[in-house]
Amino acid sequence: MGEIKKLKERNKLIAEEILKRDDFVIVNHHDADGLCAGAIIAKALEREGKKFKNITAKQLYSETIREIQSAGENYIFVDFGSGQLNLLEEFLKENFFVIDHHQAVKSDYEFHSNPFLFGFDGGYEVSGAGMTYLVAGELNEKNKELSALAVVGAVGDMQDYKGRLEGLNRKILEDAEETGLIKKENDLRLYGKISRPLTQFIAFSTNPVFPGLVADSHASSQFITEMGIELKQGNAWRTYSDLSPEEKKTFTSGLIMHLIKNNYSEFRAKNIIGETYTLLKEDLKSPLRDAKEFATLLNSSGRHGMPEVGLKVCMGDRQEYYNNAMELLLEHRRQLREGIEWVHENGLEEEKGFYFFDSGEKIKEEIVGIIAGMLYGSPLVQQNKPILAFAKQKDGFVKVSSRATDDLVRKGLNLGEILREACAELGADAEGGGHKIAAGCRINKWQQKEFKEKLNKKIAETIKL
Ligand SMILES: [Mn+2]
Repeated sequence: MGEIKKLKERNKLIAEEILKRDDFVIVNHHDADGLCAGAIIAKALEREGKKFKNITAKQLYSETIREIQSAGENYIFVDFGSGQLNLLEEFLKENFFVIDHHQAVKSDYEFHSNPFLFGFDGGYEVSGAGMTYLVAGELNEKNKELSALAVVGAVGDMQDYKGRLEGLNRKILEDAEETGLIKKENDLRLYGKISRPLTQFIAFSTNPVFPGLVADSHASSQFITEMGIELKQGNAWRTYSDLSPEEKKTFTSGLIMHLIKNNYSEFRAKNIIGETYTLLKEDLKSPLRDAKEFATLLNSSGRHGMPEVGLKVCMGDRQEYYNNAMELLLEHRRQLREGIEWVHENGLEEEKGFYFFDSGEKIKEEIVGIIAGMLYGSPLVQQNKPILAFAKQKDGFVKVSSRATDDLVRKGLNLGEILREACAELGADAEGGGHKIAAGCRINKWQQKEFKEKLNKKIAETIKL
């Protein structure tokens, strides 16, 4: 159990210091959690009448820090920065704050809030948006109205993978319920309940992937029809939300049975049912009404180079930017579909310590990690090793993304640490880190072989392969 009092003290210290200063550059990560975090602190600064602007970055590489170091007076890094504290101090002295939940490097820097410092697990107990929300709470009580965004951030980072939000996330969820922003329910926890036709709903489910049905519309529609469920109503494709309560039951138990038949443990199979979070103030038909879909929409804008669109939606826009975000969402889904199809066609290699594919330029570096995560459950891989993917970055570096399972983490696997260590050993401009279950880094082209050797060794050692 974490030390909530000490965490609160730290957040208070940061909040008080923020109130003393002005002219802020908010630097946020480009995924759903990062965008929510960026919007939460922006809203909070706006309330205090502070001057601010947002900058979104994919990763906090050393040149990213160099590029932004004259953008303003004070910096607030949200959803990253804990792994780069030493670099940040070097460039920005004391003119920055870090509010993050990724694993941190050793440092005594004062204006740094991170759950791991206080005995909380940033992997599932609180997200970057959640940490930022807690700091915002110390700035002003009224910031309770930002709690829904903190829930969206947590869900976007898949912190509900055990079936529901836990730890500090639970407290934040309670705030969101108390303020009437969110209602929690037990329901099917797959993406696209409102927005995806049933066939796509199954074929392109990412968490979990349905073996034998993944990326296969034909097999998926057959699977649904065999359960006695109509795919269409008149001319319109039906979605999960269009089904009758009876049909929903049939559909859900059909999916669970399918997973069990395909060697999923009963626990994991039943895990597709769990808590869902409905944003009560959003339109009934809007994807923003479901926390998971809201997060996917944000991911699509951030990962496709238009983070300002997602930020504006978080800040409240439901017109121009919202429409824009809907288009990006379609594009994001198309790319995920094509990416997963590409891997199915080209296959993976199995190495001692991991499964591996190199998509070169075929899959965008921004989504290659999501694709890697989608592969668990597909017949291409087993659950016994992490998945590693390479993609070509525009700047010539090789982007490395890695994903593991909850079981592997329980066995002691820590991808964030392994990647950071491997990069440190490779030296010059190989950089990275992240979570135990998901991490990323970049390496130089000529380092690929050496990097893979290092990882094979490190992973095999920790999980005894
Ligand atoms: Mn995060």
